[in-house]
Amino acid sequence: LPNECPRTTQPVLLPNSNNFSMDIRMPGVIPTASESYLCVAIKVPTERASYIVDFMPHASMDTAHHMLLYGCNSPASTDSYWECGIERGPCRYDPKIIYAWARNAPPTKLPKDVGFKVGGDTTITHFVLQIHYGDVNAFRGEQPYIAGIYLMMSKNTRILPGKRVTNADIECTYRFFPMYPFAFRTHTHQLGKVVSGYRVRDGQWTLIGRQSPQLPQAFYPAQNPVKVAYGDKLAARCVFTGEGKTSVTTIGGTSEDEMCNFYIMYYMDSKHAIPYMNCVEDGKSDLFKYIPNEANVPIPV
Ligand code: IYT
Ligand code: CU
Ligand code: CU
Repeated sequence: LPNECPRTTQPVLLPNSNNFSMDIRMPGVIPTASESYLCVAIKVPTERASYIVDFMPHASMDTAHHMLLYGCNSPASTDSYWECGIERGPCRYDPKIIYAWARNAPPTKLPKDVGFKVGGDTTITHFVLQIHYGDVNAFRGEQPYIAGIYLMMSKNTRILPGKRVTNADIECTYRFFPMYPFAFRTHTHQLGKVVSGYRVRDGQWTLIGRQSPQLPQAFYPAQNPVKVAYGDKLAARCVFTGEGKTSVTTIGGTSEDEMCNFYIMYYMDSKHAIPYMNCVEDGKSDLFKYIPNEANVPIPV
């Protein structure tokens, strides 16, 4: 794809060696029509006779139909790249094919001690790479969807020593373009038993994810495929226990402190995507009195 292609093609010369490799690429080209042929020319980097002993095709079957490498004395154009279908070929005259890649075909390997001669007394002073692009839909310029992270965190939780259950509730009203959660992650320190996150719409709670923060704190697949739209609420609860503690635990950075985080990984239409959002509001009891009971059930580890 064009964004992985540097705009220059430089020979990679190994010091004190006659061996080198060349990286020949399309210079940031995006074909606009399907079935187009595009060419790019690169000078053979030495006047001396050189021998090509190996090729490594760097092409994807998703975008390229075939790819040919020609040797020329005079490329058909001096532009950085050009259309080289039927009207204008790769070379002004006498193109010589030296390599071909086509999808579904195995890459050509030259036998040991065999090389194509270029430079020197040959007429080949330039390489021309011709790519026949197939379906250009694989080249959509913009990424259609953008991923993002919605972080829900509690700031004010106080876990009293010896108290069996303390809930940390977080709640925000969503006021942006729609987002589609596809994964979630929970985070607490030692005292967290279960963390759950929901979309709340018209009084109905739909689980996005529920997990024990004592299990590996990875992103897990979202438990329901929900759309979060303008006006929906996002609500999360962390259940902690103060059992075995002798002092109050608050939110903070050390392992003696606690945290209550519910992360939602989502995607949004790239036209109006927001890649990071935070929610740090305390949950209100008139909402959380309706939270599904599963959110209060510790997950055994
Ligand atoms: C106080 C708190 O809950 N800290 C969390 C969430 C957090 C993450 C990021 C807060 C801020 C951030 O910029 I990124 I401000 C926290 O520190 N969580 C840890 C890591 O920092 C990511 C975690 O493992 O979730
Ligand atoms: Cu082709
Ligand atoms: Cu933490």
